Amino acid sequence: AMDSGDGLKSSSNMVVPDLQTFLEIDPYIENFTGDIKRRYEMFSKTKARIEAAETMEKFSQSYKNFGVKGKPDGSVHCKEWVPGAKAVYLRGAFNNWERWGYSYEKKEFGKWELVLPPKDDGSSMIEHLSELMLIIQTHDDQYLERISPWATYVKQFDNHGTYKWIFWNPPQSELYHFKNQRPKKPKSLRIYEAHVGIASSEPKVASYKNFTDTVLPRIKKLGYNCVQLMAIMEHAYYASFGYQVTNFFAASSRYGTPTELQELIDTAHGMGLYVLLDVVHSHACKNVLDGLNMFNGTDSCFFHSGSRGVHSQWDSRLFNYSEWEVLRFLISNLRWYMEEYKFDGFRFDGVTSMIYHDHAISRGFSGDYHEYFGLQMDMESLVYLILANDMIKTFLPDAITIAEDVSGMPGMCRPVSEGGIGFDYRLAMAIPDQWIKILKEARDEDWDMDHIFHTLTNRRHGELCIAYAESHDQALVGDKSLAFWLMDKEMYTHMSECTHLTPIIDRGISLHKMIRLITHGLGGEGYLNFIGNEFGHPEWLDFPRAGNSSSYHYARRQFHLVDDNLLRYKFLYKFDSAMQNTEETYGWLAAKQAYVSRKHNGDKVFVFERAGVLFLFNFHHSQSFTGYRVGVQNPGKYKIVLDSDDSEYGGHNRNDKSVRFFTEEMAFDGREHSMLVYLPCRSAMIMAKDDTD
Ligand SMILES: *[C@@H]1O[C@H](CO)[C@@H](O)[C@H](O)[C@H]1NC(C)=O
Ligand SMILES: *[C@@H]1O[C@H](CO)[C@@H](O)[C@H](O)[C@H]1NC(C)=O
Ligand SMILES: *[C@@H]1O[C@H](CO)[C@@H](O)[C@H](O)[C@H]1NC(C)=O
Ligand SMILES: CC(=O)N[C@H]1CO[C@H](CO)[C@@H](O)[C@@H]1O
Repeated sequence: AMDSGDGLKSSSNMVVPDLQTFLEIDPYIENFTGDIKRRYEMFSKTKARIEAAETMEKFSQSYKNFGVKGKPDGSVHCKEWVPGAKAVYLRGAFNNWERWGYSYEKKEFGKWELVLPPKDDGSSMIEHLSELMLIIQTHDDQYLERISPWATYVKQFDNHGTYKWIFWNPPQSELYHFKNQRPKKPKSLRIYEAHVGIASSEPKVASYKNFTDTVLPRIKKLGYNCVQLMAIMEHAYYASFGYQVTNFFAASSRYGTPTELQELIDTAHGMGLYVLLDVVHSHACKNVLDGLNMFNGTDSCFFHSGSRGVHSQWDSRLFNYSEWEVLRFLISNLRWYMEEYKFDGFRFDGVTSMIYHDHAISRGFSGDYHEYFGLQMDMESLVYLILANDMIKTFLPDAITIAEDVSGMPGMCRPVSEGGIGFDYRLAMAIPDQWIKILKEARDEDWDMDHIFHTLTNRRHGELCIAYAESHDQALVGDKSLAFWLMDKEMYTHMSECTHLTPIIDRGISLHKMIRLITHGLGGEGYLNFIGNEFGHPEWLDFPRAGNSSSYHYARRQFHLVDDNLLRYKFLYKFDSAMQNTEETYGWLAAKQAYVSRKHNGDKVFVFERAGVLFLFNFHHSQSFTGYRVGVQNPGKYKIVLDSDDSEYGGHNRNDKSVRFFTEEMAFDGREHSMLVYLPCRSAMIMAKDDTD
């Protein structure tokens, strides 16, 4: 097999996707099928070149021979891609940092290789956990000190300075052995978005171990079936929230060792939780000494040279996805996390920035289809995303991939074979924006039910969405959590049950639950919560940095608040748990879009049905309705299965849960039957058929 991109002459057969389903779902793409076919053909050709030159199976597992790899026989195999170099050397503690001791051998296509034989006693010349460094001699005789792009472990010492490359090659006896199978793919995806470092109450960086022992059980108990981990890929700057990645193959050493992350994921699997990685392939940190920037001395190599290689807003580097070795690096990176750590899928960060040449910096999308096709599209990025999804699904058919795409590009979440980009879900990013806007700008009596309805249901038919009321984005400094928007004036003084329930806290607790439930029921086919917000986490997130005296005060999650039985946070927590578990029972996320039978702006009432259960909301701040008629499709006897007004959840218990509701043969609001209900103000309920006699 050839080790290069110049393998295959372009194939003469035109490959086309099966566009029929896509066209049925969305006839508007008719005028743009040329673009769709063109990118599909580019993908097919790239894939065919990879198959012909190395096979995707091997290409995607290049992490097995690139970097510095300890072999069972004690030898160490080293391989790098350093285009244009005059010479490449390996040095480290193992050779007393001598500069020219170990020189790589030059191969074709910018590749360099070196084999270190085992020592006489069969052990490795390089000790596990010892420090390494690459020296790259450029054509003009500069000597660059670099970390291998394939380094699997890097560490900062004494909390300052650049990260160092550490050889990770534990003895057999210390390898982690996975005990649990991957869980079954959830039909209804309920995601707990988490950050290991902030996942304790203490002002410090929390550990993988701590997450495994204390946070995973919470997530399981709450009723989520998926954990999405942010900030795993090593990022030298903690305050970047994991989005300025420096070392793509290294799981962050801040929280512990690779073994401890493996244990975390295995433990989650044992609890039946899927684990997704927030993967950042849209850009890279511009660090040189401990990052990927200027790897071979010029600004190209992994990235586009010149201005195309810089994201002006993020001040970071942009990958050159048409470069064969970049594809190898990124595709292998995904496979690495699937194989080495057993992640079950990915949330792809920054997809919108990738796919438009202008990165959609400070502009919106109107929905005009011309915005999604034509010359402003970055075809190479699109092809990379298709290739990535195709590889992921080939090797792990049940993997889940989620696109962070704000633009709503058609086909983002359709299968590759149908002309789509191949993601399973996209994030419904308009929903959290709407809630913040409403809470910032509107008086309760001015909440516009039509507008809320529109935002919660305005999504592409045939493409799945993850709905959320707030994610990590809304928590960042400058913004604040929904609970804080609702109650910040009194959260430090009136969350204790020893104080009387004030109107502000009462409203906040009520709306916090209602906003989550309507988002959950109506906004998508999956649901996401950011760690801590399930119990109304106060304040915002701010990582230690020079600007705030390196304080961890806002870089933690105050779980003690929910564990304190005297505080009202427990109500929100219990409601969130009941909401997840009710979904588990009825499965509305996996069901067809809801039928909204009523959205009444005067009454501030919302009624919809999904998966055979009836959702009822009364957003009115003061008006409760007795004998209120609501439409239902299926006749019979109904009971309340979730009530936000239950005193368990800090409500006023205005509904009698023993009451049964009987439908009448009276069509109403577009439904074949109807019944009379009581709708207390500022509360929400779910009703389901009661099949007992
Ligand atoms: C995890 O962190 C919490 C809070 O900081 C602490 O009380 C607990 O002992 C830690 N547990 C482990 C296993 O590190
Ligand atoms: C670095 O690699 C690029 C190819 O990506 C090449 O054009 C450039 O000349 C190399 N730089 C040096 C200093 O050799
Ligand atoms: C991207 O990589 C390709 C393939 O190596 C190269 O031809 C092209 O010049 C690079 N583009 C930029 C902008 O650096
Ligand atoms: C604890 C601390 O110093 N927090 C500060 C972090 O920075 C923000 C913004 O500069 C300040 O508002 C905080 O008080």
